Amino acid sequence: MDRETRVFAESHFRGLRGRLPGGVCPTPDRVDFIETPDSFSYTDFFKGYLLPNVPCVFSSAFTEGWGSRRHWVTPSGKPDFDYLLQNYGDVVVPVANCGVQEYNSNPKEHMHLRDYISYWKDFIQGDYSSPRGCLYLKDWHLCRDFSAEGLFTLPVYFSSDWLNEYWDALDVDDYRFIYMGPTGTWSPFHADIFRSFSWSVNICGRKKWLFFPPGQEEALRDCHGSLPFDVTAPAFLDSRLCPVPKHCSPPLEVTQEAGEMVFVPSGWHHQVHNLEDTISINHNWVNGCNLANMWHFLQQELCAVQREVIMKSCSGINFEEFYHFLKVIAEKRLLLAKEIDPGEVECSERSGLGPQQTIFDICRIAEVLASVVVNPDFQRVDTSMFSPRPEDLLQQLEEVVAATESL
Ligand SMILES: O=C(O)CCC(=O)C(=O)O
Ligand SMILES: [Fe+2]
Repeated sequence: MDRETRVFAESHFRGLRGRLPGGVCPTPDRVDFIETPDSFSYTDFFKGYLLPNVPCVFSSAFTEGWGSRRHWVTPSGKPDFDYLLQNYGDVVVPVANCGVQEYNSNPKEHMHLRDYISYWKDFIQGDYSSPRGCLYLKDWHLCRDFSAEGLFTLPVYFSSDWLNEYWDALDVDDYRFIYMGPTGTWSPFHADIFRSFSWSVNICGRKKWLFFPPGQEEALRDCHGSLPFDVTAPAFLDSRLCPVPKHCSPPLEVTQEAGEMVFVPSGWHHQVHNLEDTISINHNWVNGCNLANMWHFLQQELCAVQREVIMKSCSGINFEEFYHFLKVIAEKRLLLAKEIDPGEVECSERSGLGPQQTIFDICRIAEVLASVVVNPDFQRVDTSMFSPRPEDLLQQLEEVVAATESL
Protein backbone atom coordinates (compact mmCIF):
# COMPACT_ATOMS: atom_id res chain seq x y z
CA MET A 1 0.00 0.00 0.00
CA ASP A 2 1.28 3.49 -0.77
CA ARG A 3 0.87 6.59 1.40
CA GLU A 4 -1.73 8.16 -0.82
CA THR A 5 -3.91 5.04 -0.51
CA ARG A 6 -3.57 4.94 3.27
CA VAL A 7 -4.50 8.62 3.56
CA PHE A 8 -7.44 7.99 1.20
CA ALA A 9 -8.57 5.01 3.32
CA GLU A 10 -8.28 6.90 6.58
CA SER A 11 -10.33 9.78 5.25
CA HIS A 12 -12.88 7.21 4.03
CA PHE A 13 -13.25 5.82 7.55
CA ARG A 14 -13.29 9.30 9.10
CA GLY A 15 -16.06 10.21 6.66
CA LEU A 16 -18.14 7.28 7.90
CA ARG A 17 -18.04 8.73 11.43
CA GLY A 18 -18.74 5.42 13.07
CA ARG A 19 -21.25 4.22 10.46
CA LEU A 20 -20.50 0.90 8.90
CA PRO A 21 -18.52 0.58 5.69
CA GLY A 22 -20.72 -0.49 2.83
CA GLY A 23 -23.82 1.22 4.10
CA VAL A 24 -23.08 4.51 2.43
CA CYS A 25 -22.03 3.69 -1.11
CA PRO A 26 -24.64 3.71 -3.81
CA THR A 27 -25.38 0.13 -4.82
CA PRO A 28 -23.83 -0.70 -8.17
CA ASP A 29 -26.26 -1.84 -10.86
CA ARG A 30 -23.87 -4.48 -12.12
CA VAL A 31 -20.82 -6.40 -10.98
CA ASP A 32 -17.49 -5.38 -12.55
CA PHE A 33 -15.41 -7.92 -14.41
CA ILE A 34 -11.63 -7.52 -14.10
CA GLU A 35 -9.99 -8.79 -17.24
CA THR A 36 -6.20 -8.62 -16.91
CA PRO A 37 -3.90 -9.12 -13.94
CA ASP A 38 -1.16 -6.91 -15.42
CA SER A 39 -3.17 -3.74 -15.29
CA PHE A 40 -4.90 -4.34 -11.94
CA SER A 41 -2.95 -3.62 -8.76
CA TYR A 42 -3.63 -4.27 -5.07
CA THR A 43 -4.32 -0.55 -4.73
CA ASP A 44 -6.88 -0.69 -7.57
CA PHE A 45 -8.70 -3.48 -5.73
CA PHE A 46 -8.36 -1.80 -2.35
CA LYS A 47 -9.79 1.53 -3.53
CA GLY A 48 -12.28 0.22 -6.05
CA TYR A 49 -13.83 -2.77 -4.25
CA LEU A 50 -12.51 -3.55 -0.76
CA LEU A 51 -13.00 -0.10 0.75
CA PRO A 52 -16.35 0.66 -0.95
CA ASN A 53 -17.36 -2.96 -0.14
CA VAL A 54 -18.74 -3.91 -3.55
CA PRO A 55 -18.42 -7.26 -5.35
CA CYS A 56 -16.33 -7.94 -8.44
CA VAL A 57 -15.30 -10.91 -10.57
CA PHE A 58 -11.75 -11.58 -11.75
CA SER A 59 -11.16 -13.40 -15.04
CA SER A 60 -9.65 -16.87 -15.18
CA ALA A 61 -6.33 -15.27 -16.17
CA PHE A 62 -5.83 -14.53 -12.46
CA THR A 63 -5.74 -18.24 -11.56
CA GLU A 64 -4.03 -19.48 -14.72
CA GLY A 65 -1.09 -21.30 -13.11
CA TRP A 66 -2.94 -22.97 -10.21
CA GLY A 67 -2.05 -26.64 -9.65
CA SER A 68 -5.64 -27.50 -8.67
CA ARG A 69 -6.84 -26.30 -12.06
CA ARG A 70 -4.42 -28.73 -13.71
CA HIS A 71 -4.69 -31.72 -11.38
CA TRP A 72 -8.32 -31.77 -10.25
CA VAL A 73 -9.86 -31.31 -13.68
CA THR A 74 -10.07 -33.62 -16.71
CA PRO A 75 -9.21 -32.30 -20.19
CA SER A 76 -12.95 -31.92 -20.81
CA GLY A 77 -13.32 -29.61 -17.79
CA LYS A 78 -15.01 -32.10 -15.42
CA PRO A 79 -13.87 -32.97 -11.88
CA ASP A 80 -11.12 -35.60 -12.11
CA PHE A 81 -12.64 -38.19 -9.79
CA ASP A 82 -9.70 -40.60 -10.21
CA TYR A 83 -7.18 -37.99 -9.15
CA LEU A 84 -9.29 -36.90 -6.18
CA LEU A 85 -9.83 -40.50 -5.09
CA GLN A 86 -6.16 -41.37 -5.32
CA ASN A 87 -5.04 -38.34 -3.37
CA TYR A 88 -7.81 -37.68 -0.88
CA GLY A 89 -10.09 -40.77 -0.92
CA ASP A 90 -9.56 -41.56 2.79
CA VAL A 91 -10.28 -38.06 4.07
CA VAL A 92 -13.46 -37.49 6.07
CA VAL A 93 -15.38 -34.51 4.68
CA PRO A 94 -18.50 -32.57 5.73
CA VAL A 95 -21.48 -33.03 3.42
CA ALA A 96 -24.71 -30.98 3.43
CA ASN A 97 -28.08 -32.20 2.23
CA CYS A 98 -29.39 -29.42 -0.02
CA GLY A 99 -32.93 -30.78 0.02
CA VAL A 100 -33.42 -30.45 3.77
CA GLN A 101 -33.84 -27.19 5.66
CA GLU A 102 -32.67 -27.10 9.27
CA TYR A 103 -33.22 -23.58 10.59
CA ASN A 104 -31.63 -21.47 7.86
CA SER A 105 -29.11 -24.00 6.61
CA ASN A 106 -28.78 -27.66 5.66
CA PRO A 107 -28.05 -30.57 7.98
CA LYS A 108 -24.53 -31.92 7.57
CA GLU A 109 -23.08 -35.38 7.89
CA HIS A 110 -19.51 -36.61 7.58
CA MET A 111 -18.30 -39.24 5.13
CA HIS A 112 -15.15 -40.40 3.38
CA LEU A 113 -14.40 -38.53 0.20
CA ARG A 114 -14.43 -41.89 -1.64
CA ASP A 115 -18.05 -42.42 -0.57
CA TYR A 116 -19.01 -38.92 -1.59
CA ILE A 117 -17.45 -39.39 -5.01
CA SER A 118 -19.19 -42.70 -5.45
CA TYR A 119 -22.49 -40.95 -4.55
CA TRP A 120 -21.64 -38.17 -7.05
CA LYS A 121 -20.98 -40.67 -9.88
CA ASP A 122 -24.29 -42.44 -9.14
CA PHE A 123 -26.07 -39.07 -9.05
CA ILE A 124 -24.76 -38.26 -12.54
CA GLN A 125 -25.73 -41.73 -13.79
CA GLY A 126 -29.17 -41.30 -12.28
CA ASP A 127 -29.69 -38.20 -14.39
CA TYR A 128 -28.84 -35.87 -11.54
CA SER A 129 -31.13 -37.33 -8.97
CA SER A 130 -30.76 -39.85 -6.18
CA PRO A 131 -32.90 -41.35 -3.43
CA ARG A 132 -30.22 -39.99 -1.07
CA GLY A 133 -31.08 -36.43 -2.11
CA CYS A 134 -28.82 -33.72 -3.40
CA LEU A 135 -25.57 -33.79 -1.40
CA TYR A 136 -23.02 -30.96 -1.36
CA LEU A 137 -19.49 -31.30 0.04
CA LYS A 138 -18.99 -28.00 1.89
CA ASP A 139 -16.41 -26.41 4.15
CA TRP A 140 -13.72 -29.04 3.76
CA HIS A 141 -10.57 -27.68 5.46
CA LEU A 142 -8.12 -29.15 2.97
CA CYS A 143 -5.37 -26.64 3.85
CA ARG A 144 -5.68 -27.37 7.57
CA ASP A 145 -5.75 -31.14 7.18
CA PHE A 146 -3.28 -31.50 4.28
CA SER A 147 -0.66 -29.40 2.60
CA ALA A 148 -2.20 -27.25 -0.10
CA GLU A 149 1.25 -26.60 -1.54
CA GLY A 150 1.05 -25.99 -5.27
CA LEU A 151 -2.76 -26.13 -5.42
CA PHE A 152 -3.32 -22.38 -5.48
CA THR A 153 -1.51 -19.10 -4.94
CA LEU A 154 -3.16 -16.60 -2.61
CA PRO A 155 -3.97 -13.59 -4.80
CA VAL A 156 -2.33 -10.42 -3.48
CA TYR A 157 -5.76 -8.71 -3.39
CA PHE A 158 -6.86 -11.03 -0.58
CA SER A 159 -3.56 -11.19 1.27
CA SER A 160 -4.47 -8.89 4.16
CA ASP A 161 -6.32 -11.73 5.88
CA TRP A 162 -6.32 -11.45 9.66
CA LEU A 163 -8.70 -14.34 10.26
CA ASN A 164 -6.37 -16.91 8.73
CA GLU A 165 -3.30 -15.10 10.06
CA TYR A 166 -4.81 -15.41 13.55
CA TRP A 167 -5.67 -19.08 13.23
CA ASP A 168 -2.29 -19.86 11.63
CA ALA A 169 -0.56 -18.19 14.60
CA LEU A 170 -2.56 -20.43 16.96
CA ASP A 171 -2.08 -23.41 14.65
CA VAL A 172 -5.54 -24.87 15.27
CA ASP A 173 -7.99 -23.93 12.56
CA ASP A 174 -8.55 -21.91 9.42
CA TYR A 175 -11.21 -20.38 7.21
CA ARG A 176 -9.97 -21.92 3.96
CA PHE A 177 -12.44 -24.28 2.35
CA ILE A 178 -13.10 -26.57 -0.58
CA TYR A 179 -16.65 -26.94 -1.94
CA MET A 180 -17.62 -29.57 -4.49
CA GLY A 181 -20.89 -30.87 -5.79
CA PRO A 182 -22.96 -31.81 -8.81
CA THR A 183 -25.23 -29.57 -10.87
CA GLY A 184 -28.13 -28.55 -8.68
CA THR A 185 -26.24 -28.28 -5.38
CA TRP A 186 -26.64 -24.86 -3.82
CA SER A 187 -25.99 -22.71 -0.76
CA PRO A 188 -29.00 -21.11 0.93
CA PHE A 189 -29.40 -17.35 1.40
CA HIS A 190 -26.84 -16.10 3.96
CA ALA A 191 -24.21 -13.52 4.81
CA ASP A 192 -20.78 -14.86 5.72
CA ILE A 193 -19.64 -15.66 9.24
CA PHE A 194 -18.72 -12.60 11.37
CA ARG A 195 -19.51 -10.42 8.36
CA SER A 196 -16.23 -11.60 6.85
CA PHE A 197 -15.37 -11.09 3.20
CA SER A 198 -15.04 -14.17 1.08
CA TRP A 199 -13.35 -15.03 -2.17
CA SER A 200 -14.27 -18.00 -4.30
CA VAL A 201 -12.55 -19.55 -7.31
CA ASN A 202 -14.16 -22.18 -9.52
CA ILE A 203 -11.54 -24.86 -10.13
CA CYS A 204 -14.02 -26.33 -12.59
CA GLY A 205 -17.69 -25.79 -13.29
CA ARG A 206 -19.95 -22.74 -13.04
CA LYS A 207 -21.90 -21.00 -10.27
CA LYS A 208 -24.78 -18.56 -10.28
CA TRP A 209 -24.58 -15.97 -7.51
CA LEU A 210 -27.43 -13.75 -6.31
CA PHE A 211 -26.12 -10.77 -4.35
CA PHE A 212 -28.12 -8.48 -2.04
CA PRO A 213 -26.37 -5.32 -0.75
CA PRO A 214 -26.26 -4.85 3.04
CA GLY A 215 -29.64 -3.79 4.40
CA GLN A 216 -31.67 -5.22 1.50
CA GLU A 217 -32.24 -8.39 3.49
CA GLU A 218 -34.50 -6.37 5.80
CA ALA A 219 -37.06 -6.17 3.02
CA LEU A 220 -36.95 -9.96 2.65
CA ARG A 221 -37.91 -10.85 6.22
CA ASP A 222 -41.21 -12.65 6.79
CA CYS A 223 -43.84 -11.59 9.32
CA HIS A 224 -41.86 -13.36 12.09
CA GLY A 225 -38.74 -11.43 11.18
CA SER A 226 -37.00 -14.50 9.72
CA LEU A 227 -34.82 -14.31 6.67
CA PRO A 228 -35.64 -16.49 3.67
CA PHE A 229 -33.97 -19.82 3.10
CA ASP A 230 -34.31 -19.80 -0.68
CA VAL A 231 -35.00 -16.51 -2.43
CA THR A 232 -35.81 -18.36 -5.66
CA ALA A 233 -38.50 -20.62 -4.13
CA PRO A 234 -41.95 -20.05 -5.65
CA ALA A 235 -43.47 -20.15 -2.14
CA PHE A 236 -41.17 -17.32 -1.04
CA LEU A 237 -41.89 -15.24 -4.14
CA ASP A 238 -45.66 -15.75 -3.73
CA SER A 239 -45.66 -15.02 -0.01
CA ARG A 240 -44.02 -11.68 -0.66
CA LEU A 241 -46.92 -10.45 -2.77
CA CYS A 242 -49.05 -10.23 0.33
CA PRO A 243 -49.88 -8.81 2.73
CA VAL A 244 -47.62 -5.80 2.06
CA PRO A 245 -45.29 -5.67 -0.89
CA LYS A 246 -42.02 -4.43 0.52
CA HIS A 247 -39.42 -2.59 -1.42
CA CYS A 248 -36.54 -4.77 -2.49
CA SER A 249 -34.56 -4.33 -5.67
CA PRO A 250 -33.74 -7.46 -7.64
CA PRO A 251 -30.43 -9.02 -6.64
CA LEU A 252 -27.24 -8.52 -8.61
CA GLU A 253 -26.73 -11.71 -10.57
CA VAL A 254 -23.35 -13.12 -11.53
CA THR A 255 -22.46 -16.25 -13.45
CA GLN A 256 -18.99 -17.36 -12.45
CA GLU A 257 -17.20 -19.50 -15.05
CA ALA A 258 -14.38 -21.99 -14.52
CA GLY A 259 -11.20 -20.35 -13.23
CA GLU A 260 -12.96 -17.09 -12.36
CA MET A 261 -12.67 -15.53 -8.93
CA VAL A 262 -15.52 -13.80 -7.11
CA PHE A 263 -15.02 -11.22 -4.36
CA VAL A 264 -17.91 -11.30 -1.86
CA PRO A 265 -18.05 -8.07 0.18
CA SER A 266 -18.81 -7.86 3.90
CA GLY A 267 -22.43 -8.18 5.01
CA TRP A 268 -23.83 -8.80 1.51
CA HIS A 269 -26.37 -11.62 1.66
CA HIS A 270 -26.05 -14.10 -1.16
CA GLN A 271 -27.36 -17.38 -2.50
CA VAL A 272 -25.24 -19.61 -4.75
CA HIS A 273 -26.23 -22.35 -7.23
CA ASN A 274 -23.90 -24.78 -8.98
CA LEU A 275 -24.92 -24.78 -12.65
CA GLU A 276 -22.55 -27.66 -13.45
CA ASP A 277 -20.48 -30.21 -11.56
CA THR A 278 -18.31 -27.73 -9.70
CA ILE A 279 -15.28 -27.60 -7.41
CA SER A 280 -14.35 -24.33 -5.75
CA ILE A 281 -11.84 -22.92 -3.29
CA ASN A 282 -13.42 -20.41 -0.88
CA HIS A 283 -11.78 -18.39 1.89
CA ASN A 284 -13.35 -16.17 4.52
CA TRP A 285 -11.27 -13.22 5.63
CA VAL A 286 -11.32 -10.15 7.81
CA ASN A 287 -9.00 -7.15 7.82
CA GLY A 288 -8.93 -3.46 8.71
CA CYS A 289 -11.63 -2.73 6.13
CA ASN A 290 -14.34 -4.92 7.69
CA LEU A 291 -13.11 -5.22 11.29
CA ALA A 292 -15.72 -2.67 12.43
CA ASN A 293 -18.43 -4.72 10.68
CA MET A 294 -17.29 -7.81 12.58
CA TRP A 295 -17.32 -5.94 15.88
CA HIS A 296 -20.76 -4.49 15.14
CA PHE A 297 -22.05 -7.95 14.24
CA LEU A 298 -20.69 -9.53 17.45
CA GLN A 299 -22.37 -6.85 19.56
CA GLN A 300 -25.68 -7.42 17.75
CA GLU A 301 -25.41 -11.14 18.38
CA LEU A 302 -25.53 -10.47 22.07
CA CYS A 303 -28.97 -11.38 23.24
CA ALA A 304 -30.57 -9.90 26.34
CA VAL A 305 -30.16 -12.91 28.60
CA GLN A 306 -27.14 -15.20 29.01
CA ARG A 307 -25.23 -12.96 26.69
CA GLU A 308 -21.90 -14.72 26.57
CA VAL A 309 -23.40 -18.20 26.22
CA ILE A 310 -25.75 -17.24 23.45
CA MET A 311 -23.14 -15.29 21.59
CA LYS A 312 -20.77 -18.19 21.57
CA SER A 313 -23.44 -20.48 20.19
CA CYS A 314 -24.55 -18.04 17.47
CA SER A 315 -21.24 -17.05 16.00
CA GLY A 316 -18.63 -19.23 17.61
CA ILE A 317 -16.80 -16.35 19.27
CA ASN A 318 -17.28 -14.29 22.43
CA PHE A 319 -15.90 -10.93 23.54
CA GLU A 320 -12.89 -12.48 25.19
CA GLU A 321 -11.97 -14.32 22.02
CA PHE A 322 -12.56 -11.22 19.94
CA TYR A 323 -10.10 -9.36 22.16
CA HIS A 324 -7.63 -12.22 21.76
CA PHE A 325 -8.00 -12.01 17.99
CA LEU A 326 -7.34 -8.25 18.07
CA LYS A 327 -4.40 -8.74 20.42
CA VAL A 328 -2.65 -11.35 18.27
CA ILE A 329 -2.89 -9.22 15.13
CA ALA A 330 -2.08 -5.99 17.02
CA GLU A 331 1.09 -7.42 18.56
CA LYS A 332 2.31 -8.65 15.19
CA ARG A 333 1.69 -5.21 13.67
CA LEU A 334 3.39 -3.43 16.60
CA LEU A 335 6.50 -5.53 15.98
CA LEU A 336 6.42 -4.63 12.29
CA ALA A 337 5.91 -0.97 13.19
CA LYS A 338 9.13 -0.98 15.24
CA GLU A 339 11.00 -1.84 12.06
CA ILE A 340 9.58 0.97 9.98
CA ASP A 341 12.39 3.15 8.75
CA PRO A 342 10.92 6.67 8.35
CA GLY A 343 13.20 7.19 5.37
CA GLU A 344 11.80 4.19 3.52
CA VAL A 345 8.10 3.96 4.19
CA GLU A 346 7.08 3.51 0.58
CA CYS A 347 7.48 -0.03 -0.62
CA SER A 348 6.95 -1.87 -3.83
CA GLU A 349 3.68 -3.77 -3.91
CA ARG A 350 5.50 -6.99 -4.57
CA SER A 351 7.05 -7.31 -1.13
CA GLY A 352 4.03 -7.90 1.07
CA LEU A 353 1.77 -4.98 1.70
CA GLY A 354 4.44 -2.80 3.32
CA PRO A 355 4.75 -0.25 6.12
CA GLN A 356 1.77 1.86 5.06
CA GLN A 357 -0.44 -1.22 5.37
CA THR A 358 1.01 -1.83 8.86
CA ILE A 359 0.13 1.73 9.89
CA PHE A 360 -3.34 1.37 8.38
CA ASP A 361 -3.89 -1.92 10.25
CA ILE A 362 -2.79 -0.38 13.57
CA CYS A 363 -5.17 2.57 13.06
CA ARG A 364 -8.09 0.25 12.34
CA ILE A 365 -7.40 -2.00 15.36
CA ALA A 366 -7.01 1.06 17.62
CA GLU A 367 -10.34 2.43 16.47
CA VAL A 368 -12.24 -0.80 17.07
CA LEU A 369 -10.43 -1.57 20.34
CA ALA A 370 -11.38 1.90 21.61
CA SER A 371 -15.00 0.89 21.08
CA VAL A 372 -14.46 -2.57 22.65
CA VAL A 373 -13.04 -1.21 25.92
CA VAL A 374 -16.01 1.09 26.53
CA ASN A 375 -18.61 -1.57 25.69
CA PRO A 376 -20.58 -2.29 28.91
CA ASP A 377 -20.68 -6.03 28.20
CA PHE A 378 -16.94 -6.16 27.60
CA GLN A 379 -16.43 -4.23 30.82
CA ARG A 380 -18.12 -7.10 32.65
CA VAL A 381 -15.45 -9.51 31.39
CA ASP A 382 -12.68 -10.02 33.94
CA THR A 383 -9.62 -8.71 32.06
CA SER A 384 -7.31 -8.61 35.07
CA MET A 385 -5.37 -11.65 33.84
CA PHE A 386 -5.19 -10.50 30.19
CA SER A 387 -1.74 -9.72 28.99
CA PRO A 388 -1.55 -6.98 27.93
CA ARG A 389 -4.61 -5.41 29.51
CA PRO A 390 -6.92 -4.05 26.79
CA GLU A 391 -6.39 -0.42 27.90
CA ASP A 392 -2.61 -0.85 27.77
CA LEU A 393 -2.73 -2.38 24.31
CA LEU A 394 -4.95 0.48 23.16
CA GLN A 395 -2.47 2.99 24.53
CA GLN A 396 0.43 1.32 22.72
CA LEU A 397 -1.53 1.34 19.48
CA GLU A 398 -2.53 4.98 19.88
CA GLU A 399 1.08 5.96 20.51
CA VAL A 400 2.10 4.34 17.24
CA VAL A 401 -0.81 6.00 15.42
CA ALA A 402 0.36 9.40 16.70
CA ALA A 403 4.02 8.70 15.92
CA THR A 404 3.38 7.51 12.35
CA GLU A 405 0.71 10.02 11.32
CA SER A 406 3.11 12.11 9.29
CA LEU A 407 4.86 9.19 7.54
O1 LIG B 1 -20.22 -21.78 -3.42
C1 LIG B 1 -21.11 -21.89 -2.57
O2 LIG B 1 -21.94 -22.77 -2.57
C2 LIG B 1 -21.19 -20.87 -1.45
C3 LIG B 1 -20.04 -19.94 -1.43
C4 LIG B 1 -20.22 -18.84 -0.48
O3 LIG B 1 -21.25 -18.63 0.11
C5 LIG B 1 -19.09 -17.92 -0.23
O4 LIG B 1 -17.99 -18.11 -0.78
O5 LIG B 1 -19.27 -16.97 0.54
FE1 LIG C 1 -21.06 -17.12 1.59
